[in-house]
Amino acid sequence: MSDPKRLTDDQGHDEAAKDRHLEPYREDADGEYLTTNTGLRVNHTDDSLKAGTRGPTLLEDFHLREKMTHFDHERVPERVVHARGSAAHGFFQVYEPLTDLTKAKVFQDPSQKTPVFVRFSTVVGFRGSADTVRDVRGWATKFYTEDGNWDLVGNNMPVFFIQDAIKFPDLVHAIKPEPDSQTPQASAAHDNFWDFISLMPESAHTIMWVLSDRGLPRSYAMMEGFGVHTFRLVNAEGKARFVKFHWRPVLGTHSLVWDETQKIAGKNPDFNRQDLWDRIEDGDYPEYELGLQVVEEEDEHAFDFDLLDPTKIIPESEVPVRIVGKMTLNRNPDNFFAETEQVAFHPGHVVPGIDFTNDPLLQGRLFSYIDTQINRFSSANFNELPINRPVAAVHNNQRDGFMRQTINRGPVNYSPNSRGGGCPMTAPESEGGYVHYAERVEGHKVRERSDSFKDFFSQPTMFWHSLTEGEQDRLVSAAHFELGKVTIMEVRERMVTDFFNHINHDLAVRVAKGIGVEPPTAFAGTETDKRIPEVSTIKRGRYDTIQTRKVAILLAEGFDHEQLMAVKEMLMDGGAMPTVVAETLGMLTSASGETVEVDESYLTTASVLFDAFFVPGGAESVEALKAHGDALHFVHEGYRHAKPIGATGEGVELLSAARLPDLDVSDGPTTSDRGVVTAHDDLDGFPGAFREAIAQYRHFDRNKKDQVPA
Ligand code: HDD
Repeated sequence: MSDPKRLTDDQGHDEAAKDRHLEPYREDADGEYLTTNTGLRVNHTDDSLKAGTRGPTLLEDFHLREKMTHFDHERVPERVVHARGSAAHGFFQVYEPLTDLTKAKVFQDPSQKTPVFVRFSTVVGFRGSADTVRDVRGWATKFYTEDGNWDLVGNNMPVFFIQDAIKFPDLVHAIKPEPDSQTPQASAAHDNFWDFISLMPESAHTIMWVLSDRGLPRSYAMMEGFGVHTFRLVNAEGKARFVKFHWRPVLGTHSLVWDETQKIAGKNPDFNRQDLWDRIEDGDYPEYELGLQVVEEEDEHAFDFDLLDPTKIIPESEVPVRIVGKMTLNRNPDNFFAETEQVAFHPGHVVPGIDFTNDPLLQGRLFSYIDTQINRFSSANFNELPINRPVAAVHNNQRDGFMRQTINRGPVNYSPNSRGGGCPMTAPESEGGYVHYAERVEGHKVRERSDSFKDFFSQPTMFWHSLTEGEQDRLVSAAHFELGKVTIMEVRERMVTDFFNHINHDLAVRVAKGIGVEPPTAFAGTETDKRIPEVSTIKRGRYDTIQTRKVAILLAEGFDHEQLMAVKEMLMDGGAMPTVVAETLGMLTSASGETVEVDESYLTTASVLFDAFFVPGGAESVEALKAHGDALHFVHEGYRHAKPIGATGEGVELLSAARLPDLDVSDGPTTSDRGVVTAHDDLDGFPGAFREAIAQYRHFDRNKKDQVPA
């Protein structure tokens, strides 16, 4: 019988290949005896071995010593960045063969499902920090391909803060908590970061992305991903083209709002992690389409920026994104440590058909990731860990080291050899041997930045102009928060005059006003008519579905059952997730005698954890809600955060009691463009109108929302 740990080509490379691969490592204790690590059955684990019941513990107690020692060594160093992450298994499938572009096997056969493991992360916070901080999100995908592992280690933003990897330690030192006080946690809002940024104009584009709604994703299933660098695709004829990778969420891109994210960080710091987990457990599998922007080699210099500069995007008006396949995440890890924590990504894990460019940020990363894994695992054998082992067979003469798993047989551990018949032998290109793209390179050895990298502000200016008005308002407010936390006046001033004023004068004046800085004099140096609409989160949203949106239904004793059921049915039909929220857990009885179970109480949940709210009628129920501060707070906060609110029958009176601005309470269903949908008497058409409001996701045009006390 073949050993499943040593997979070979004939064992197949279907969707379940990695799952089969992991199977021998899994362990279930059902019906088993407790043992020591050497397999000895243990008959008592609650007391240590002592000389008398009140006497000293004996050194002889091997069970105590083993249990303690193992516990003392349970942690590995957390990642120096991207420490907090959540991951899932799934598969990728190409829509049509991309043979013309690349020989990578993952892109050849539409019937093949290549297993993947994806880890999403925040960048700055430590392992136990909150999910909903303002930050870039990491998006690392490990494809277990026939040719070996390919890691696409990207982010949810298409640009990066710096142009050269040598600045990475400075960037990370500046953004992490300050080294003396070790504050603030998981936040860029402090002196060091903005001091650094104010002196680093190349960061302008990424800073605009971070300050925008992109820094606050609603869900990992509603977030775009990008490979950031320009890579190369190489086909079987050896023809290379430049490529940028894009991930597009099938549910559209949606974001939270700042006040909400801060509250969620307290109410449920695992918000995005739990959301990812629950989606997969519920069968609402996150799906993403893969897009490629392909540029012919001869067009390398056809743009007004450098393709090797990771602070630039290729506007889609210049190179459209070709959608080529889909990734589905359909299985949660069995064990967080063994999989999510121990997975080791590296942009240098490539396969034939995919190659690098000379982007100096990418080149530096090719060193850093291996080094960091050796630091984390204290061993170069990290690729032997089950989650990292390729499904493709591994044979080489790299041997020994801490925690070596493989038992290499035979006397030969060198190459060339004749004793082993020359094995393992090198593979010709036709047999999958990796051959680096033979790019012609020449130049002087210099420690210099290319002049073609030095336009720092044009794309940030285009970014600013491409946002909707509401997005611009929120970006300015984000800058007020971030720079408002800066205590050094000079840094705030530098950010206004040397940074924002170079992006757009109006932006600089608006930022200045909120942070006590004198508005700068006009500067129009980088103004441009070019627009890049694809950068707007709002324009990337999806507004024709309510799938997986979370809707709180506020109830008390004596609610109107018919009204509840009409809306619940609409929500369930659309794939939304209704949750009954009441003062206490248990059962509630309707005015007509039906009972429903309460899912959450005001103590166990919060308005910020929902996308929309519904209040059905029932005189007694609504009277109780009107007298309940928590119910009113739900409505206020939901309104303030621009979320859809629906009410029927007497439920409308709760909204009146909450004194929502401009409330339009008419008899029939009223779909105000502000997303508050009410129907006092004539309920026909209400579910449809409310559904439409939920599909809109948020209603930012409530211009008096800031008057609501929440
Ligand atoms: Fe990095 C982790 C993404 C620049 C050095 N990076 C890490 C992860 C992601 C990225 C998603 C987490 C992987 C995981 O889930 O385990 N990093 C990026 C992107 C970059 C980037 C998209 C720019 C385009 N990174 C970058 C540079 C360097 C590093 C320039 C250093 C020269 N990154 C690391 C690292 C990490 C890491 C220190 C920490 C943990 C790890 O690698 O495995 O090596």
